[in-house]
Amino acid sequence: MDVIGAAGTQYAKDITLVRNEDITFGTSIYNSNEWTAYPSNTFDDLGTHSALNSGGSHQTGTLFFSEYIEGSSYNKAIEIYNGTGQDINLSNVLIELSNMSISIALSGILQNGDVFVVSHSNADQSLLNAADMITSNLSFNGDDAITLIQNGEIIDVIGVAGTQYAKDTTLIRNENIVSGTLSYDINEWIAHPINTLNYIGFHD
Ligand SMILES: [Ca+2]
Ligand SMILES: [Ca+2]
Ligand SMILES: [Ca+2]
Repeated sequence: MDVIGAAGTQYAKDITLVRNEDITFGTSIYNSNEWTAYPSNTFDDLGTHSALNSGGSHQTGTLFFSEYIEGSSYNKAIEIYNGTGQDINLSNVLIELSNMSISIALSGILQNGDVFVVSHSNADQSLLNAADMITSNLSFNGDDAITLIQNGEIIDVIGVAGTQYAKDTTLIRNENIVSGTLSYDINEWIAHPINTLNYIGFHD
């Protein structure tokens, strides 16, 4: 999802272009303002790239699941936390449920430090009130792997498909977690009793 240059235009001959530090997304049209030009045969920066986030420090993590609710009836919700240091456009972010082969496309901008909540459309009113997205497709029941995908890459996973890992429970991600994991690690979560609904909508 990125382009350098325009076909047929002599935009960068005998030159080294280094993408600016504040760039966090590719572009569909080449924008020379996003690049700094260096003389021919400048190789110093090859093999490294530094990126700034809005806070001015280096990015430390990914989006990750911060809460999982699998309660009674349709009390089902998933919370995603953005602690990356920058606002994230969710248009390239999906939640996938393994057992049902369901894919839920997210949308909107998730600000740094905020959470995005997806609730089942028949959930308790408190989960609907906290929801940024409401869908009947959020139909897991404790043995479904739930995967977070950004730009086509898996960035976090809850559970193991076909394993009864979290039925009738609420899972809260530990405070010290800053990134998703590619395989479920139960030690990163604290389990709460069925229908614990009062942690939804924020993450510490
Ligand atoms: Ca299931
Ligand atoms: Ca249940
Ligand atoms: Ca929460």
